[in-house]
Amino acid sequence: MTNPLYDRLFGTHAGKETPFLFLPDGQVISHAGFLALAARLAHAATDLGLKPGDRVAAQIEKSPEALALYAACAQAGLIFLPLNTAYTADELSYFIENSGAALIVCDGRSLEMLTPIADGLGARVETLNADGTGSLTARAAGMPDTFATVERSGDDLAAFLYTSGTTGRSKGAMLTQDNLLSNAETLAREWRFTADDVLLHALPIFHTHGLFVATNIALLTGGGMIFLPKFDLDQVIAQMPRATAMMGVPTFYTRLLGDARFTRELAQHMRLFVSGSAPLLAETHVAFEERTGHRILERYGMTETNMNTSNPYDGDRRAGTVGFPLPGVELKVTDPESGEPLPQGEIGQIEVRGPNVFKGYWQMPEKTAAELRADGFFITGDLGFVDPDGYVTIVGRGKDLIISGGFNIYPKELELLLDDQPGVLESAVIGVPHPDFGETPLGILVAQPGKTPDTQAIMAQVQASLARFKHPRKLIVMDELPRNTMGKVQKNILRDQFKDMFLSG
Ligand code: MCA
Ligand code: AMP
Repeated sequence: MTNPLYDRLFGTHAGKETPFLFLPDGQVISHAGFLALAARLAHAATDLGLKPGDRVAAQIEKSPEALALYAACAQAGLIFLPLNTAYTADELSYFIENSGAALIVCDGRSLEMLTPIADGLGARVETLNADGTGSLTARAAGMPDTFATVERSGDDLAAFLYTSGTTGRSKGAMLTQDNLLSNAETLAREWRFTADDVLLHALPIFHTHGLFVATNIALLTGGGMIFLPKFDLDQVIAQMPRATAMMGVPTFYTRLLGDARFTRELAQHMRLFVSGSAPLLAETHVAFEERTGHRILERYGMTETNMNTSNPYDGDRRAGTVGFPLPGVELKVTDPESGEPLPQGEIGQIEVRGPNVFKGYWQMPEKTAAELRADGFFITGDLGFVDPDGYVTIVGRGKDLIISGGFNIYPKELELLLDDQPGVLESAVIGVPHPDFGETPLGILVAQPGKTPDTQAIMAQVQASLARFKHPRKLIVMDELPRNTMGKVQKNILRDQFKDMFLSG
């Protein structure tokens, strides 16, 4: 029997009482204890009638049990579909319907909201709360501690992660076992992870960064993780002396630098700080080194590809760059119009190919074909160049995307909602610099002739429909939107006009 993902990440730790999860309350969960938890959950899921290939949609708080559900899915051949805990009922119903999830696992607080959605779609609902209680764990409680691992091949799907689109609805990126494993193996090697590492884990586990990059590396190499429910500055500072490595979005590092308790001594025994998911300002890189003596290692990836490039572990970690293509990953810079490779040094769209690149978007062949070329190159939508030393720099995005604190916000989704509001003729949503989140959305409305949009009521509607992190920080009414001769809204002009809006001083 083989199941590469389960065997390599989880099965290899069978019977080992080595520490895996260090929890903030002092509890330690061993590898063996974690595997037993996962096995019980795998039994609970299969007892509910789930079959290999079925999707398990999970909107649950970060906990050891939530992570064990990922392991359970791998072991039972189920496709794990983690969902941002901030999503509203509207957002969730789309993901559940689109994925055809057979089982929804949610927090007890969301049960009432999700039950009608699940009933309408013929899916089951079970609960799993932040403290590990819930109907799913209750079902799992009496189950055996071992589970016969379901046979899978590296090409079988392991996870769906939804990623928004510049137009229309989110797309389910289909990730295979090999996509996840190959990237974890490469990163563990490149970043020198071993069983002696203790990773300070403060990222959410519903995205690539916290779930795959961080967790898969720790599992693959057998080290431990200080598993915090979220990024809490006090806890991160309190736990750092026990850790050897941390991974975070740039907001983690600017928040640490904003706290006087974060000193050279506190970070002294740390081996590695990794940043990604959004651009790390060169000034943060420099300030971090001045404070701690450590150079943050910046890398670049996407939901569809896992990680593509990384600054070197040994060698010059260059501020403002995302380093070199990872071993096994081909990267080229092409002309967005023709798709032809550009001469070295020129700015163009970044395309990548390798074992890390996903299989396509779930049931969206035309969207897959538009972004994933027949020769295997994936068009990332990021713009960048490669310098003469081979370092990749991302200079911007071809796609209309705002990244706030590492979470993606697609302006189109907000604009469609704003355009529908009473008194609104049209709208434009732009990302403007924000000191904490890097970028934040600003909504610009144009009124229908003779009308005055009620911005408070509109904000309330946005709040009811979309996750908190997507809410525009402010709504502004303008007479008209700047347009080019083709009639296209010139967002660059708006971005420039409002660039200092949330920057103090
Ligand atoms: C929380 N809020 C946010 C964000 N997070 N608003 C905008 N952007 C955000 N990222 C809301 C909260 O709900 C809260 O609402 C208010 O903003 C302030 O909350 P605060 O306490 O400051 O936030 P927090 O809970 O401390 O969270 C900030 C955070 C968190 C720690 C930066 O967002 C985070 O952990 N981000 C990491 C995201 C991530 O993992 N991205 C990886 C994607 P209210 O005021 O109403 O209470 S994977 C990826 O991108 C690719 C593959 C890659 O390369 O890694
Ligand atoms: P996601 O769709 O959540 O996977 O987000 C992927 C996007 O995040 C990429 O296409 C980039 O635009 C951005 N991103 C990730 N890492 C970096 C980085 N180190 N620097 C700049 N942008 C990044």
